[in-house]
Amino acid sequence: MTQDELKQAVAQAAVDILLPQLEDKSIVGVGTGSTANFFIDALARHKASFDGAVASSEATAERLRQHGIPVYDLNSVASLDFYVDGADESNHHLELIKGGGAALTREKIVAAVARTFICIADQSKLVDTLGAFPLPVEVIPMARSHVAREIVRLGGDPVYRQGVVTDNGNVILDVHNMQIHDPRSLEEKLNAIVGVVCNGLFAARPADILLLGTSEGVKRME
Ligand code: ABF
Repeated sequence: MTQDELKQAVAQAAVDILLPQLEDKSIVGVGTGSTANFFIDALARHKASFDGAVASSEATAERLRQHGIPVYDLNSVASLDFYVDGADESNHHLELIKGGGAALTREKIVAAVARTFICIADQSKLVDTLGAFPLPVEVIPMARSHVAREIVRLGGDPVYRQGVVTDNGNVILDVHNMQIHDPRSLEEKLNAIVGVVCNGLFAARPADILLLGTSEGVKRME
């Protein structure tokens, strides 16, 4: 199977989990990226079965609207049963690195609200130790150099993602060369740096279910 076929298979598997639980009033949290796009396309075939969605990025909101799925502001939603999104890496505890698509802050906010976070990914994303994928950190533009120096103190190698401005008007530093053995601790330390808006470690709030596309079929981990 190609990587896209693996992504399509996990996207469909996520829809299969959601469908029996969706009601007319249900609102679904939807993530960003190519795997999430496959999920949106699969979910759209059942748009009569739920009310609408909350999007983790402008790009996702646009794709949802193109399918005729109403997009709600998170502030107008009291609770979310499900959030479905991809990841850049997952370890076996379902702690994640996200943010390769620069949407990490909104993704973390939607994940915080959702009762169940279903992560969908192809098998290449499962790792023993997080960190081979550079860890994205969203930063207030004027704090970029300060934050970079603090990240160096933590042992990382920050690289400014040139030409990228997030949906929140901020910039991204990608932290290279970190073997992340204690994701919760690093997530806290990065959050404590003044000027950091959010970092791409999802360890304090990991995924609840990981659907992994493998050549032997979709593997469910939780
Ligand atoms: C989002 O999309 C991000 O957090 C992550 O960076 C990315 C994964 O993209 P893809 O599904 O295209 O591999 O979920």
